[in-house]
Amino acid sequence: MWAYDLKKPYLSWMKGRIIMTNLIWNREMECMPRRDLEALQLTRLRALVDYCDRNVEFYHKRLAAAGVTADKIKTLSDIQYIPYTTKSDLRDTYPFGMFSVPVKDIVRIHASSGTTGNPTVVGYTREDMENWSEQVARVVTAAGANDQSVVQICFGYGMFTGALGLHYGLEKIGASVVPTSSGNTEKQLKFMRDFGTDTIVATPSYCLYLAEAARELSDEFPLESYGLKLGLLGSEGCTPEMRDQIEQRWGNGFFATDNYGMSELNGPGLSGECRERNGLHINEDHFLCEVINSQTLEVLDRGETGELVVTALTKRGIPMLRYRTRDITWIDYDACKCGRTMARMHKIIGRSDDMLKIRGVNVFPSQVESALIGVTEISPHYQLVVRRQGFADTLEVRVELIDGGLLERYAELEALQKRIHDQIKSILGIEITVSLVEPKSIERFTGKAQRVVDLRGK
Ligand code: DLL
Repeated sequence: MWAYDLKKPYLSWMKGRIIMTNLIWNREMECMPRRDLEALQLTRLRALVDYCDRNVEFYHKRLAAAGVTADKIKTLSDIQYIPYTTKSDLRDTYPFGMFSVPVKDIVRIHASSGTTGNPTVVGYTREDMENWSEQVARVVTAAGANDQSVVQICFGYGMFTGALGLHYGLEKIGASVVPTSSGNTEKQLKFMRDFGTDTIVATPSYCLYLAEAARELSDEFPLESYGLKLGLLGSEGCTPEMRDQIEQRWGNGFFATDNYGMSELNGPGLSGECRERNGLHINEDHFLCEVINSQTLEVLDRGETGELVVTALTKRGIPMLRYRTRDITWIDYDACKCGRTMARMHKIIGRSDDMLKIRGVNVFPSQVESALIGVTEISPHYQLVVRRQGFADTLEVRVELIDGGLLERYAELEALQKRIHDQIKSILGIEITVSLVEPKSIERFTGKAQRVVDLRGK
């Protein structure tokens, strides 16, 4: 017992010091002059096109139909001649049709669940695994993790890429990884207290839920008994307002960062925020990004908002040429104070296929979230219910009260409802209804939260 007590303040002191001094994992690549970076991207792009042409029948046919060969790629903008790849292409070639090597050369297989049809299956060669760990190592270092960190991974281990992806990257930087997996909230909290966990890997919604659960136990274990300092949050959207809420709930200087990726592009590790938190640095030596108009498929100018399209320059097991992510963002190429030269993508605004079209107006759940977060009488748990009435779509925003007693105080309840209604309406510009529901009545998720219930067509 005495050894544990002595070690704790020493480790926290060390952690504080190292977090402030060593935040770039691979300075040579992450701070490379942009001209050199672009030259490297071009070399890698040409090698990738050649590789795809020779090793994947699917790409061979697509490239031939478009008249593209590696030597036709003279500049990075020649990427525009390569056809896009979509999730349906992966589904249609299920399970291994887009693999470039026999399964015996694949060392890991993951799949994304998907609610309908075949899952999308992805395979990694040994080299892919090394690149993936490197990408994650950079992202977690930029956020502030290091070899002194004790990191609890609350993503579900299994076919989902989140848990194992972060696991390998964190082990690579020498962190102490605690693979608790998802669920079992009380046990998660116990391990956090007992192991001195200072870093958590989770979805933002689960991180928030854990903070709530910790607060409920605070008579027995005050919030100060947790040493949580850093959140590596990802896999679902999180507005800056929601992030503030999460940080406030954990208190004690808890700092949350956002990281992004998708299984078709390895998993986590495509991009992540540094401590400046002004966009997610893209690992551009591995991922060549474009932003397109998802209707016309035109490539947009730098700084314009649209759908992110990614070419995975170094991925080989299942190569990805111009993969349409469906995620909406924009990319900032200006220098960042942290010293990295890698461009930053803005936090994901929404998915082009999750975007709700309500009476002709585009609505992203994140817009509603920003409107709700400043309201102190409600908790940050909400749900959007879309229905069809006659020919018109309706949107009900269900929000959870903090104080259930308000349901009895009609005038106050009505005033609050009106305030929230007006706030959301001013942002979306369409009529909505707001329902205030009892505390804890909206479902909590241990993985990705499902905020939209679409009852149209039901
Ligand atoms: O969610 C990979 C991942 C795991 C990223 C853990 C970060 C942390 P998929 O299950 O294939 O992979 O889901 C990919 O999730 O297209 C986005 O719509 C969404 N997504 C992932 N990260 C973020 C984020 C993983 N930081 C899909 N912000 C993507 C918003 C995100 N959405």
